[in-house]
Amino acid sequence: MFNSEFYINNRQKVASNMKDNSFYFWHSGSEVESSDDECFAFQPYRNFVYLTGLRVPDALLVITKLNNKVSELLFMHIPTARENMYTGASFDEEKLKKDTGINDIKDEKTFDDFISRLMFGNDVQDAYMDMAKWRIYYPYNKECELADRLKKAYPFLNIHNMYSKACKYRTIKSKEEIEAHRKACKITEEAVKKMLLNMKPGMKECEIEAYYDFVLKSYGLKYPAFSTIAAAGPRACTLHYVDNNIETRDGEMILFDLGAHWDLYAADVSRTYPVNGKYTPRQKELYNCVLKGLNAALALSKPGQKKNELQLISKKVMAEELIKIGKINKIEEIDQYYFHGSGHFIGLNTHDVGDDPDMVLCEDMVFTLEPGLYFKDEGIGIRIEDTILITRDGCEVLSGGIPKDVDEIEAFMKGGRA
Ligand SMILES: [Mn+2]
Repeated sequence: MFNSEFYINNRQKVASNMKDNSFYFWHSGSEVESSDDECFAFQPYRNFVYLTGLRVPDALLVITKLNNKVSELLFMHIPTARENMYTGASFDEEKLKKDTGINDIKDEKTFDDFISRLMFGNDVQDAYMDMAKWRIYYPYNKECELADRLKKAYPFLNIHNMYSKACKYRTIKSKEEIEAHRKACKITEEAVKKMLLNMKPGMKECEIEAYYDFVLKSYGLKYPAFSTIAAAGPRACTLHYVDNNIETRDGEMILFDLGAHWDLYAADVSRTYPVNGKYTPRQKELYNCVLKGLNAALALSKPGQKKNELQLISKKVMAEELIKIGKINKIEEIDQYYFHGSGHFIGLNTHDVGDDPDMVLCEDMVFTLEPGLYFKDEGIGIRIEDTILITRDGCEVLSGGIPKDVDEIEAFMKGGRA
């Protein structure tokens, strides 16, 4: 986690937009059972992390503004002796205060009593929630649950959903957030290079992936930022292939879409490499169509540029290249080979918040560009994706150290071969 100043500053931004006599509520999320006596790896609610730095389940942050005085409270699950015995979980109030900059820390069991007293003793008219708008069939989250209870108990209360506004703050990255992205990209680079130097035809996709995982774990990362795609040969045409369990063959390419994270800030990178270290002339020809599409978008990535147009320029350039090599005759025909978006914001979430169709790029935004072409008819799928930081007058490709030019890739892979 970052220095507490970062979180204090973020909370101040949020509090400055609250009306007087109101409160704002966030929940860190709860663990989800995966099978008997096991839970999935816990994923904290990212706006909660942005405001506290904490990554624990069942914690609550409340900001109150009463008579124009802002107060911050943290409600924490306090482990029982038995929990401590099993998981080692402990509760260190002083450390929590220091890490978060929040001085008022309470047991989460007292939360209902706190809300009752808050409502009873003050003229609170407005409550702010941070209700992510998930799909209707997603499990009921704690924000919605509390909103429901509040509405029943205090029907006069105006409940505002601040999710979109709260997420806007996250689209411009601070210095420490940019450094975290940079580190995530560096780890990813080291991990991809490790795979490149070790992969050989005949290895299973996941066997190659294991070299990547090894590097991540050596940095203490138990999991990557998202499930790795390692898709060789025709499987690269399946956009979200994650089985990664088939043997690679000589002469095939393998498409990787992967990323490490640092302090939860993600890298998201795609590369398509020849398993045996050398592209065939046809693979090289098609690969360069995608690379030119990416480079055209990179050249335009700077403050003031409409983000959506980057997608169109990649597509146009790839179509022109496909016409040149005789794969298609008309620009529109590219739709059969290119059918996904070409990039997204990235941050605490790999697919981060903040995307809107009219978004204009600003300094310190971080996002990805990921053009691809998928030729089912030739059993070839290619995607090249970089994680990019917008700078004052252009962009910095944070993942630029991961080989992506054909010559560079072949020379690098040769280094690992006898
Ligand atoms: Mn990706």
